[in-house]
Amino acid sequence: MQLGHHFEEGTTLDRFIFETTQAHPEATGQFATLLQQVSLAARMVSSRVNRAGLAGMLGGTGEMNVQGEFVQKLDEYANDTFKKALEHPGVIAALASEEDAKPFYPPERFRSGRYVFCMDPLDGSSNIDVNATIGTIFAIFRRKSEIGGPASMDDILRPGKEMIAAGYVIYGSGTIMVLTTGRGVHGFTLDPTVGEFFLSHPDIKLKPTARTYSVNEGYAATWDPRLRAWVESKKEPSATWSARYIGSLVADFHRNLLKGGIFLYPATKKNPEGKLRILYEAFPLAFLAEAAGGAATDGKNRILDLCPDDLHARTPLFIGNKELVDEVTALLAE
Ligand code: AHM
Ligand code: MG
Repeated sequence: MQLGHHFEEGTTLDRFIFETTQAHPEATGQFATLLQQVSLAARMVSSRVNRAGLAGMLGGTGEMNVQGEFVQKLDEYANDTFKKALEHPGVIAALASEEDAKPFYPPERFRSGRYVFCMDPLDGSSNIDVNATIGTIFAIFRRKSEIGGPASMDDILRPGKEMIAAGYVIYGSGTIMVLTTGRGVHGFTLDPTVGEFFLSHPDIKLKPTARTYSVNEGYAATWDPRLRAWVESKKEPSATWSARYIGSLVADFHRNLLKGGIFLYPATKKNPEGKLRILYEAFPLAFLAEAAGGAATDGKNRILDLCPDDLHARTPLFIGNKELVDEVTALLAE
């Protein structure tokens, strides 16, 4: 299924989904419903994020998640909201979330779902309490197991290249949803006064060159020395590079997608496998990056060629403009 090419700015997300899926006579309508439910959950989370400071939604729940991180109230709200929105219409066979140790399989009456949904419901949690940008990241696969039967881990732990759609929602100064089905990356901005997403960024493409790097340099002492030298070279007086790092992957990625740049989260002493999770952080953003003409690797392999052996498996991540990702990957391969 390909999301459309010929829409003018201002098209609503609903119309966009309806018309692009209508063009596929074999479509059952489930994919359209799935995207509409993502949009609903995104609007609910957006509204809650905007009112968080007033609605007693800041701070932690007092619990720790499977990753050993403290769960924020908004993490929990976003996780529940996306799960409920996707379970009820019977469009998913399985759902994996950063917040849950195990996958969620809908009960029997909802098992007609054809899709597998993997998400980081609220990325950048450490930024919640300071009103900095956070977001939801998601990857969509077609189920492998028989429709109507129970799904299993085999439906979820698969190579990234089997993904059929991916996207993210940014809750920043405005709320934006960016989507792709592999060809064409489109951005929709939420108009909160009418509660609708409108096409604001049709056909996003990464520029061929860029001069921005995004990395947490606080860990530089424990990086691969070749990487340290590469980043150092960008600071020479003759260099014209900028550094930008928010600390929310989704926000750093979005800025680089629109303005150009490379985001790096290499292996560090604290996280020798890298910090970011393959299934619901690296995979969807790699799919979006490639669809926009960019690239993503783990320093050796294309991210979309990886196959996680665990729901929460991690990877180093180098993602953004192809020229820069190729340069860093070649350097680390030497
Ligand atoms: P989270 O999913 O718990 O929010 O953690 C992932 C976040 C990314 O958004 C961000 O790129 C990274 O952690 C920042 O890590 P660090 O603080 O080590 O730079
Ligand atoms: Mg995250």
